[in-house]
Amino acid sequence: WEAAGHPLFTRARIGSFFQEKAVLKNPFLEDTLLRGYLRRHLPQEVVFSDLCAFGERVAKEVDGWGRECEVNPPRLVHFDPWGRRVDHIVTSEAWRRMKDLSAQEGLVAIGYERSFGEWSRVYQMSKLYIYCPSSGLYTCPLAMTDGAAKVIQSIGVSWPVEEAYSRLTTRQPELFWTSGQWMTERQGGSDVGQYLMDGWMDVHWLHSRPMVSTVALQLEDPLHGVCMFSLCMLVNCPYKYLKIVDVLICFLQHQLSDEGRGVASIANMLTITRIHNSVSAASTMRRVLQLARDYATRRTAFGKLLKDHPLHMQTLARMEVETRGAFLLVMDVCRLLGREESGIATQLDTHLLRLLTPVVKLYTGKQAVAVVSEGLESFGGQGYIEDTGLPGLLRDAQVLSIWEGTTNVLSLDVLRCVARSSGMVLHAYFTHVKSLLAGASSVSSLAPAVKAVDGSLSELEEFVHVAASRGQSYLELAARDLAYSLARIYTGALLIDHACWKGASPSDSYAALRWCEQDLCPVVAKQKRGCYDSRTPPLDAALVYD
Ligand code: UCC
Ligand code: FAD
Repeated sequence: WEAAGHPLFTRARIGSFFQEKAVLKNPFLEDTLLRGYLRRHLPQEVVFSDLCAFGERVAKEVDGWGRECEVNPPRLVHFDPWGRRVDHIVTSEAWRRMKDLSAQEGLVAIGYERSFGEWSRVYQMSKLYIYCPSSGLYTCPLAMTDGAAKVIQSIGVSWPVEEAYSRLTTRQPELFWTSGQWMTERQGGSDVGQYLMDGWMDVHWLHSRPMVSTVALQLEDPLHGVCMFSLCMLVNCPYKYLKIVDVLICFLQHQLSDEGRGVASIANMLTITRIHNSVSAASTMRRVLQLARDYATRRTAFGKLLKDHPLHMQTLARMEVETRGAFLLVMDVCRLLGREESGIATQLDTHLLRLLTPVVKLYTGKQAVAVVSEGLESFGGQGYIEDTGLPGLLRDAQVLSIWEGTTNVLSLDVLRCVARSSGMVLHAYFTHVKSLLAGASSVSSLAPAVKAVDGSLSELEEFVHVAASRGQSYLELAARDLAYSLARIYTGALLIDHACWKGASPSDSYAALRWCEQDLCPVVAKQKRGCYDSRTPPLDAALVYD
């Protein structure tokens, strides 16, 4: 039967039909916005050729390793064949290759070599943005490694942490170490609890990936308050999905901060890891779109290719607008970080970086879940099939709004940083958005977008003015909507600004116009409906527990 040219399992109506799968192409060459952004700000040939070669490697080689990491998760082996307790983590070869690749490609190192001055972080994060969805989540330990290096750099690269610093930032695979970040509470939570660490510790899913903690930054409460320690792991740590396992961790521990100054001292790490989180969010959105638009050229439904159904294109275009907004917001925060690290940040830059770090993390984390979920749907039933690799994108997007501070916890961080700066961070925000809009005032095609952002900015200013006198509980209820408003307005201004650049395309303008059609300032709409009044919390609670 086969020899006669009839494939096995042929179904009568559809013949030998097999749906073609989506093909991952070079994610750098596929991304016009990334290339446009770099052409505008960092047009060096060496950067383009490195990112192009890396993109090729990601598509042809690394993406396969990422799948291998997924299908061969690490195992914890408690005993050797002779019954001795070993607690060894057995990882896949692909996971080990990710470590070597990360060092060789300078995925952490680029940020510290600073070969491109204030744009070095943009370069580093562009590379991570290409890599992330193919990394099997190796970007998680890389984020913490980067954060640990940053903390060490900020406290001074000297004994006892100078070796750690050089290993965290090296390009030599055999020397490269990765780091963890433990905020001590058993669940590793929002609220840094009061636990004293000793030789035994139940290491929950808290510790994100195996083999990562050669150095960790540890918050602990030894009677006098939280402080920061470096931690040298002498044995492997277990894997996040192994649930609770008791392991003996041996460590050399050095106190790095004054007592009671732990959170403040680790804040630099939080900034770095939250930026990585945001890069990951934008990158996963981009990846699902790259695959979805390729698939739309291969899948026929109702007599024509998906790409020829305008309603399907509308769906992908809406995802594209979200993704472009996320990208520009993330890269702008990377730009600010780069300026701070090269010593050229103005006070406005420093305020913006502090305010926008929680904002970009919380907003892009949420966007990623929505866009990636829609992205899965664009593959129809195949989007739900585990071994296509697509559901893994959604699973890994979901954690982005949880770890590194949940949406609400970060919204409250926004409030606190506004209060602690006596409003200076908001002043910087308003000033900068206005200056971005001013640059677009003569571009008539963007006028509706400029008007929308400008109007929302005025509403927001008015809200801030009124809300300041309304007390803490009012502000807390408004915190999430305030953070969303900050994100949407700022992103609108960035999209407009990018569309005004001389190398911009008509699609850049179209994306800006589309972004600005949404409610840019939800906090005002909700305020007008009385959502933050004192009568609301009991009604909310009654509704929830009805
Ligand atoms: O989840 C984790 C790792 C997952 C893997 C990471 C991968 C990332 C990307 C991967 C891509 C694939 S690690 C655990 C992360 N945990 C959190 O993020 C905790 C979330 N909770 C918070 O952020 C809370 O706001 C706390 C814990 C920081 C609140 O604690 P406190 O003690 O109430 O903090 P305070 O009172 O707000 O701040 C104490 C000091 C203040 O300084 P001083 O005293 O000088 O005024 C604050 O200004 O710390 C300063 N501070 C900050 N400074 C607090 N937060 C910050 C900040 N974000 N930036 C600068
Ligand atoms: P909770 O704080 O209990 O949050 C539960 C809910 O309550 C959330 O919706 C939250 O928004 C809400 N909420 C909490 N407080 C408030 C409030 N004040 N107002 C309004 N709403 C509130 N931690 C580490 O230290 N190191 C790690 O390496 C690490 N790795 C992790 C890996 C994974 C895969 C995961 C899932 C978590 C990891 N964590 C790690 C822990 C992670 O940082 C926390 O889970 C996260 O910060 C949320 O804290 P929580 O679990 O205590 O949730």
